[in-house]
Amino acid sequence: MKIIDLRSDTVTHPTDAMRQAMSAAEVGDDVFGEDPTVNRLETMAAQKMGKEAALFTVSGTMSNLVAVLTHTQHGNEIILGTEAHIFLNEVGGAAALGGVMVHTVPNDAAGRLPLADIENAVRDKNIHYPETTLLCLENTQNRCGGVVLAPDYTQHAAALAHRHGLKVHLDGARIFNAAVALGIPAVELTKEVDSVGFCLSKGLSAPVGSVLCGSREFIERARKKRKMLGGGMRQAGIIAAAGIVALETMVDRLAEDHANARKLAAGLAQIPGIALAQAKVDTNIVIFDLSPSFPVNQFISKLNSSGVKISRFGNYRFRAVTHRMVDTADIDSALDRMEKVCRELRPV
Ligand code: TLP
Repeated sequence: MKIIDLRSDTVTHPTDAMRQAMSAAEVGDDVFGEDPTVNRLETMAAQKMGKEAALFTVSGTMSNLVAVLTHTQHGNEIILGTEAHIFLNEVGGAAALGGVMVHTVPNDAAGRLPLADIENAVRDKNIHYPETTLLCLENTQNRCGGVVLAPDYTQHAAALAHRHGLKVHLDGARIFNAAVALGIPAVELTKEVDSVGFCLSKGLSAPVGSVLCGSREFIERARKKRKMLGGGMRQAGIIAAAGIVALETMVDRLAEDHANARKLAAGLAQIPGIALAQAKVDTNIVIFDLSPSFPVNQFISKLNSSGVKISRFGNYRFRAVTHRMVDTADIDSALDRMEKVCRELRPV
C-alpha cells in the first residue's frame, strides 16, 4: 500500500536534477561571501522578487526571524494576523529573540488583515505606548487555506503601513504558489514590501532553504543577524545548487498541485461527515472539518492505518497539502480511503 503523505509540501524530496546539481556545485566559504553557487542563488532570488539583494537562510522560520530582528528594536510592536505562521508556528522567536510585542489582527477568510484593523492597531505617539514598526503579511496564507493575497491588497496594505512609518515584511513561504495561481510574475506580489522571504523546500522540492530578499542595506544588516543566530553556513553551495534548480524548473508545475488540491476538495465535500473549512481552493492547501458527531481519535487512527497522512489543525480541523510526490491517481486513492474510514465510523 502506498503511503499518501498530505501532511505538507515540505515532505517533497529533491529531484534527480537537484541531486546532480548538488554533486557538481562549485563551492566556497559563504561566510566570506565566496560561495559562487550561493551568490548565484541570491542574485536570482533578488531578481525574481524585484529586490536589490538576498540572503540564503536555512528555513522559512529563520528568514522570518532575521527579518523581524533586522526591521525592529527590542520593545517595538509588530502587527500580524491571528493566523500568521510567525505568530503561531515559530516558537515565539520574535518575542524570545527579537524582544518585540506582537499585536494581532484577525485575518479575514481571504487571508487579509482588514486595512481599517491595521490602521487601528498602529500605536499613536504616546509616552505609554510601544512604537509600532513592522507589519507582517503572509502570501499564500497557510492557515486560511492557502489563499492568495491579490497584488492590489498588498499594495494598499503596504501603502498604509508606509504612511505610518512602518516597514512591511512578507512571509512568502509559498509566494510562487500565489503567483502561479494568479498567472502573474511573483514580483507583482512583492514589489511593494520592504522584505520578503520565500521557501525552496516546500512545493519547489529543494531539500533545504529559504531566501530573504530586500534592499542592499537591509540584507547587509540581515546577514549579520543570520550570523548571530548561527546561520552563517560555509560551503552552502551544495544546498543552494538545489535551490537554483528549484527556481529554474519547479515553479510552473505548481499548477498541477493546485489542480490536485481542487480535486481533493471537491471529493472531500462529497464525503458524509466532512465539511470544507474554506470557500475556495486557490492553491495546494485544503482545510476541512470532521463533524463533531464523529469520534475524532478513531478517525485519525483509522486514517493512519489506511496509509493517508494529514495534519491536525484543531479539535476537528485538518489540513491536506498537495505536492509533487502525490499525483492525481493518489488523490483518487486518498479520497477512496477517507470515504471508507468515514463510512466505518459510528457517530458518537
Ligand atoms: N509551515 C509548515 C508548518 O510549520 C506548519 C507547513 O507544513 O506548512 N511561513 C509559512 C507560511 C509556512 O507555512 C512555514 C512552514 C514557514 C513560514 C516556515 O518554514 P520552515 O518550515 O522552513 O521553517
